[in-house]
Amino acid sequence: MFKRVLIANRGEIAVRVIRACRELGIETVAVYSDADRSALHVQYADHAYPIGPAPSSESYLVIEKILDVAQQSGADAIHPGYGFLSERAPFSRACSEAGITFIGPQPEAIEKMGDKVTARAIMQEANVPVVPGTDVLGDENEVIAAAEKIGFPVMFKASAGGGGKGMRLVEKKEDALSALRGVRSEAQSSFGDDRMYMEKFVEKPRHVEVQVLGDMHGNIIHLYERECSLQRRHQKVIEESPSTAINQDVREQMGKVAVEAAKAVNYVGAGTVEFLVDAQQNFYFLEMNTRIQVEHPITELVTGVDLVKAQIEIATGEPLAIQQPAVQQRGWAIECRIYAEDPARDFFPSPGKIQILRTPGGYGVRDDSGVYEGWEVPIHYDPMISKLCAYGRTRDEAIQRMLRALQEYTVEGIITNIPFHRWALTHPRFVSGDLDTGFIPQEYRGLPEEEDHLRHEIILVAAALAAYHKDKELAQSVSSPQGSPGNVSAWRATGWREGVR
Ligand code: MV4
Repeated sequence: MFKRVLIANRGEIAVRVIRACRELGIETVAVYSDADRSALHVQYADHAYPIGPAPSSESYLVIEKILDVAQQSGADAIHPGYGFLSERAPFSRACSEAGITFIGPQPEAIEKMGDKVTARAIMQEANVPVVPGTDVLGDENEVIAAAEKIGFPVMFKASAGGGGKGMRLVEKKEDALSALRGVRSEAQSSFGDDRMYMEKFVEKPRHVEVQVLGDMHGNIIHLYERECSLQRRHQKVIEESPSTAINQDVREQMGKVAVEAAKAVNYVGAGTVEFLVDAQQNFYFLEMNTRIQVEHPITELVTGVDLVKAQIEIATGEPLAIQQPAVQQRGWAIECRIYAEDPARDFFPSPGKIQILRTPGGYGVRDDSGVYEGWEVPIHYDPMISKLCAYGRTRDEAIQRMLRALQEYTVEGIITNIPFHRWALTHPRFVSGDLDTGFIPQEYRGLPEEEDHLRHEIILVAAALAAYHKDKELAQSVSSPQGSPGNVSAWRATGWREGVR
């Protein structure tokens, strides 16, 4: 086992990794920028080293600085967390060359999955379903022909992109070439790589991803799925596990396919295989994230597997402690990302000093936080201050528990998106599981004007749940696959509508 691990990250994920290390008896080394001198992760670690100015380009992203601290502090491994250097193959390589274990996949796997055209080709070779599309686009005449063959609408995507960066939807032939030129030059300036490919556009897709773990002995398992369709501008806001998008058959199939995807690159470590799911539950490989993800706790809650501990054990060369038949999904978990941003002002960041902080607790509640009362949230980084998770035996129980936890959550001094979560969790479409990636743009028209009915939300959600469950019987008799308008009227009867606010 490692003696000392450096955590090349900040905020809640740095704290999360420190906790796993402590349970394993490993000493921890934090690094911090000028803006993070008194940050929570610095206080929790056994040792802490400054790495420069607040901008991450001059601190958390500087490979040499991180490696210097690793050498100085006598760390034998580095955990990169998510973001920052976590998916930089050169960093993984530089660690090995310095004789320090990178707690993550091999650089080759990071590279292959980081290049989306390469990843698509590897997946096709491995019989993993991908969205109908092309290889790297060449001549403009071929582009139009290929688009017509695939059928509009299509999406142009940058091979070096991912996570929503460098992509463009095109509805008709006339718009194709100017869109392609535009997104190509964006890709060139953002990634220094303008290779593009094309995919058929999947309408109203859901984003469902599968957690995988691979060890150095060729064992790869999956830990079922997370539903991440509730996003705003490609930023996830609420995630849950299991997903309401897929049935048990598709779930098992998707898990097997995710394992095949990971096997195709001899994957070692924790990874996530993202799929787009259409209304018929067809699923297509989208990309693979070669890191621990923000939303990993909901998988931990439903499977009982400590994913960060597993990452560390894998990096020491230990075989996986759990085999596929022992992995079971039990109960339901939901995560709300708590951001320091103002839902009334287009989610504009709201950094500042946290004057009062009371965080929720109790049965089935987990709050992975990176902040504390009296601390000033810096403007320089992602505004996420904590991840609030609720676990229940059923989805209904998890929703009600989350609403209870959100009610307990008190933050003063900065504005947070907690009221947004309370709105979303009481929305009939959320309650009935009728989500797709268009949910927020379609449904969110600002918060209810008065806090008043937020106080009644437990009753509101109970009414919506009752209506939904009644609907389900109804739905079976008419075989409607998704939430029906019936629960909306029941909802309205409880007073949640224009004018009754
Ligand atoms: C798509 C798509 C529809 N069809 N690809 C957005 C993030 C990036 N990982 C891929 N994305 C999408 N790719 C095809 N062929 C729709 C999206 C998409 C999306 C995907 C997942 C979650 C939220 C999304 C929001 C808008 C668009």
